[in-house]
Amino acid sequence: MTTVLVTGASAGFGLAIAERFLADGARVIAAARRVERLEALAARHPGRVLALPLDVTDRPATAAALAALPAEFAEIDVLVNNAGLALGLAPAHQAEMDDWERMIATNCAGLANVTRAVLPGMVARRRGSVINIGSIAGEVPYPGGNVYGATKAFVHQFTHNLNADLVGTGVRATCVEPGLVGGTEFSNVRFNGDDTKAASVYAGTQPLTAEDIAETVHWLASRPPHVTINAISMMPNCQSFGPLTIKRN
Ligand code: NDP
Ligand code: 8X3
Repeated sequence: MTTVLVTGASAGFGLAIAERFLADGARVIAAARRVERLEALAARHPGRVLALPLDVTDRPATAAALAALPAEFAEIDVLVNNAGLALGLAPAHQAEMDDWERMIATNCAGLANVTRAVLPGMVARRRGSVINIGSIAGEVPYPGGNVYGATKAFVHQFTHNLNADLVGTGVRATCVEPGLVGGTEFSNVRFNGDDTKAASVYAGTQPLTAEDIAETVHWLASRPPHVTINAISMMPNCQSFGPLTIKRN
């Protein structure tokens, strides 16, 4: 039975990813801070979900939790580094430093903490998929994307550098880079609980869904072992790239 660790499994993509693997008969370690949501998931799939309270920004706690997994969950085949967030959309000269610090701590340091704790076991078993959730924001700049986009550029490059280190080990890494995805808590978190502002992001669009992302992640994990897909960039059909900005006198 495949064992999958999903960070940020209490909402949005992470919950959909966990459900997708569970539908396929996998065992899932569902990790996040809001443990009651993880326990609800575990109750729906008795015996196949380990609800793991985890703040990925806490390095010692992350290392300890992953070192103490019960035997039936200890051999992780698929790590989905999904936990992450955007905070605010203010221009760089007005943004809150606390927001910047938290994005870097979660999206960069947190992702590295979990990866570093899981990789040795994968390499020793000579098998594993690490699937990192980046963003189109790591490829394309936009106003107010400043540190959030930069954290996702980190995720992109970290994924490629993982593959440089893991060549020939049987372990592979992929960065999934979505654009507009609706139906998650992402924009509510970004706008600090302002539901009206969050809803306006998706008004008049047909965004991707968390299930679209989950299907892609599941597909990646089920590629044959000789295949490494470095990155996937995906957007809804209603979204594309804009022109470069020129400020004229
Ligand atoms: P949600 O806000 O719906 O879910 C985010 C998840 O991350 C929650 O389960 C939350 O759980 C968890 N999380 C946040 N901080 C921590 C932490 N310190 N430790 C552990 N878990 C944490 O967002 P989405 O599902 O939309 O986003 C998931 C990922 O996809 C993020 O990395 C995001 O940047 C990325 N993304 C999102 C896009 C979108 O348009 N929605 C597009 C492209 C990328 P809890 O609060 O319980 O800890
Ligand atoms: C989430 C997509 O465009 O809000 O990463 O940055 S976007």
